[in-house]
Amino acid sequence: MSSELLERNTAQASAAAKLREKIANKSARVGVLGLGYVGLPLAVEFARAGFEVVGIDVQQAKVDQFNRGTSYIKDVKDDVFSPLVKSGKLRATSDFSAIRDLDTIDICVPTPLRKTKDPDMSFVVSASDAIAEHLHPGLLVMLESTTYPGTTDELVLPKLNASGLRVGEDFFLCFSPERVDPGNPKFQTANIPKVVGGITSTCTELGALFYKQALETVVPVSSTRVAEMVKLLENTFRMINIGLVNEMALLCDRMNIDVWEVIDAAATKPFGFMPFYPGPGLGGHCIPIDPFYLSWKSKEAGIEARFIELAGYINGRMPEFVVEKVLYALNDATKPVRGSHVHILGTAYKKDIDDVRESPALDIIILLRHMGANVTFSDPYVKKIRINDDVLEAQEMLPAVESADCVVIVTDHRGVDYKSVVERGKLIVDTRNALKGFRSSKIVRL
Ligand code: SAJ
Repeated sequence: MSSELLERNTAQASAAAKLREKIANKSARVGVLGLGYVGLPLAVEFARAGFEVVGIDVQQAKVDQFNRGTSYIKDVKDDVFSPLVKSGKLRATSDFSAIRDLDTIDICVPTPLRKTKDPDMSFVVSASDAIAEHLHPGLLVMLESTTYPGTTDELVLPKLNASGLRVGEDFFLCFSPERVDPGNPKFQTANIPKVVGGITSTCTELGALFYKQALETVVPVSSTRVAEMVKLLENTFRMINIGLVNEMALLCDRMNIDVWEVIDAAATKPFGFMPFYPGPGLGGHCIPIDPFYLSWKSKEAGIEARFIELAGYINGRMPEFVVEKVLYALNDATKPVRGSHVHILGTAYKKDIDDVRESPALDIIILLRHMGANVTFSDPYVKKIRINDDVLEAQEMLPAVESADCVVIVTDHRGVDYKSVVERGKLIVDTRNALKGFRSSKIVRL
């Protein structure tokens, strides 16, 4: 072997060896780029594990609040967060040159969809550009944002390679899907198994060693593409099964069968079945979005992901189906939608959270207002919502339920006084089977 090659091999081996040692003895300086509902809990877990952690975010307000030791993410409690900041284990900055002094960096930035349902990779691109600018030998880079298979090797890697440094030798690159489920009482960042796949086997090994320092279970896979596809399979599985059960709801409605009773009875099967439930549509920042990253990429690969498109169509039609239910229910009470007061119970995209992103409640309100209804809402977690250029303030629940011509339960938050809703409401469209235990001719179910 030439002396130059020997020298390079030694240097490369030492880059991996040095990083391995720093990770194992927790002297590695850890960075997290993007301090949202994924990045903040991740930064906290590595600080709790004993690492010095630097959070990086473009929003100075977030950085300032972070450095005051007050958490803005519900799942991160101040009594855990604040001591870590005070001890200096955890700090934040908006200065990307901090990357120069880091040994590892996790990219936890958003990957939304454009209006055209194409992936919006702008946040991943700017994060990758920033890392490329400050890339140095020995850095371990991990992308966590949910994205299409090929992002890490086709989009991120070339930007880092442009530095002249070599992946798997001078620096290391992995994909590790975030699996954060905000508000989940049982599964949080530390105890959710962590899949990780690298561009090379050394990358995978270093990525797995890194996550093992702070997380309970690590699942190494053979490549970044496998790791990217794992997350998309998980969430596409959910989206398609929700689409299936929404179609079942449409079929049962037409055949006058109680779909909720059908699902509950099917769920008694102790194997080979997993219940999903019909609803007013698909909300949130994961399930309605992630599968379209896959269908977009499969089109590029020349194959149609028809299940995803079909499920997307059915789930997208549910708000209209709910409004049809309201229309027929008011009609049966000889009331036109136009001029009727319709009160929406629950606007968050799922129960017991305050997040209204992609919430079907917004679509339902837009449709009802378009038909001339006077729409109000109440939600124990949501104080106001924006509908186009309007801001709607939450109303006090029971007076609104009492005065409304029709109440629509869109989000089945726990802790709501549904008994009083049934007693005081004139007409109730229940899209979540929240009134499961109640029998009344004024209740209309999906
Ligand atoms: N939904 C239904 N019927 C169902 C289940 C959900 O209509 O049977 C609706 C919900 O109301 C909501 C949307 O689908 O509008 C998405 O609900 P979700 O329970 O999937 O909640 P998300 O969007 O918060 O999904 C997250 C995901 N977590 C990650 O991506 C890391 C998902 O993988 C989790 O399985 C899910 O939380 C969870 O189980 O809570």
